[in-house]
Amino acid sequence: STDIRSTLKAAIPKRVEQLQALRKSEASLGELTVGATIGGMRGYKALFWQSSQVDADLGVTFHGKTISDCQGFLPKCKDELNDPNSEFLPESMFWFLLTGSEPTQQQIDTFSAEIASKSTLPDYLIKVLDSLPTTLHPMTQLSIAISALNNDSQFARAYEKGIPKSDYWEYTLEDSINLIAKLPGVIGKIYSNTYFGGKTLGELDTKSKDWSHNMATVLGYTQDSANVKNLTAAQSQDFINLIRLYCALHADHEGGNVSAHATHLVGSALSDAYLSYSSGVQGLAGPLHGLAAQEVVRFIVEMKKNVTDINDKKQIEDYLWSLLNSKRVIPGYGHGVLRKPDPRFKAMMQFGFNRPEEFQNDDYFQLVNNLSNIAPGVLKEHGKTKNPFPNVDSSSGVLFYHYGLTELLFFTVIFGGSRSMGPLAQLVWDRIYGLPIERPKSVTLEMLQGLK
Ligand code: CMX
Repeated sequence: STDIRSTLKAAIPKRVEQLQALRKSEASLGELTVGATIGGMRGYKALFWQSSQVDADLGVTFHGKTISDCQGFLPKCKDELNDPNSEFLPESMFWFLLTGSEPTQQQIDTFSAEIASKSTLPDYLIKVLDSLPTTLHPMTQLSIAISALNNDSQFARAYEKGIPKSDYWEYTLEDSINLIAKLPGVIGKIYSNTYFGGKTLGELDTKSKDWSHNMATVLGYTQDSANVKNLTAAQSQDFINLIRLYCALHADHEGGNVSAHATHLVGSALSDAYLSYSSGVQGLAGPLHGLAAQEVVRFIVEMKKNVTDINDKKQIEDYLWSLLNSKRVIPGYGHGVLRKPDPRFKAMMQFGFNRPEEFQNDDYFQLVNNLSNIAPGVLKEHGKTKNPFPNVDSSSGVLFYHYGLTELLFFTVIFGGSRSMGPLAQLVWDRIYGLPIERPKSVTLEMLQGLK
């Protein structure tokens, strides 16, 4: 069985030849307009992104495969093959995004073990994290940690020595794997420093546990009864599966979203994987993008305080109108590209529906569900948003909340763990293809006026 490096290597010649054939193509991808240029470039097909695509109606596909396809064929944890509740692994998704081919169970077992073996944090990074004020937003801490890891960048080191352009991708791949491997430890450290006075909540298993298992453990979701979350072993196991599903589904969402685009843009200057992805994380920290995950839970908790019956449609509608009338957005609704309910939203809700014993009496979960039937009507009547349906951030936060991850500011950090996978897979391909620095032309107000 081949490993991730040789599987990728085998995929390179054909793809490079296909891209090469297009390099000088003058086929048009559409017109640029003044309105769209000052309107967030909506609709511009101006980016090349290989591994995923978002259709306005169908949502995301990964190399043409839907979420449920991926749930069917991507490998799970080797110890849980007969457990129907066990979700496929984010490392399987990374493999698939990167190589475009379906990994075997054995390949993922080996890759997962490699990631675990590289998960220990270097001492300097622990010092950096320990020196940060606990009042610093966890997303800022995450981007600082990822930037600091550039201390270990194999690409940056090799570039300084001088390497041929054709070798860039191999160093970028090593940096990407190392970065992904360190994220559970980084995320656990930020969590413990920010909310538990630096107390170790669980130990990384550098030998046999998968990436999500390790992330859950360092967040305190250990399988022993003495865990800080006071959960049963079965609930901790649910949480591991929640991390697996959440992180696999959030790994990539084509190239134009802020976190993916920022990573790609910064990477185009040949900044290494750490610097590139830390910019992606900074973009993810914006409330219109990844931070919406925290805003949704804040909003749901607040709404629950304001309605006496979570099944009363009128009360929910009134609450939504009060938000809209005070010129606030409904968090978790709308999307730059999608025009239907986000299939990731549905997959995350399904996680809750599959566990009625946990969720049928969870008012927040039920409120999110009720809201998904009520808010679209209100937003349509309001008439502004082009997509009145729930996006992915609508559902994920309340699931975390249910299992005792109640620190709202932290949700986007887990998103930041997940989103590394797609943009870093693309960054490796950017290097394989030798794509140039991104440098679009800008225009001034006077130039635009002159076009009228
Ligand atoms: N509630 C109220 N108004 C909304 C709205 C919402 N959920 N979504 C869009 N609108 C408004 C916009 O503010 C805009 O109003 P103005 O013309 O006054 O500026 C108008 O509808 C048109 O916007 P749009 O073209 O439909 O949406 P955009 O592509 O500009 O923005 C998004 C998309 C996601 C930023 C926006 O829908 C939004 O702010 N949603 C709430 C925040 C959110 O859930 N973000 C998470 C997105 C997923 C992710 O990236 O993680």
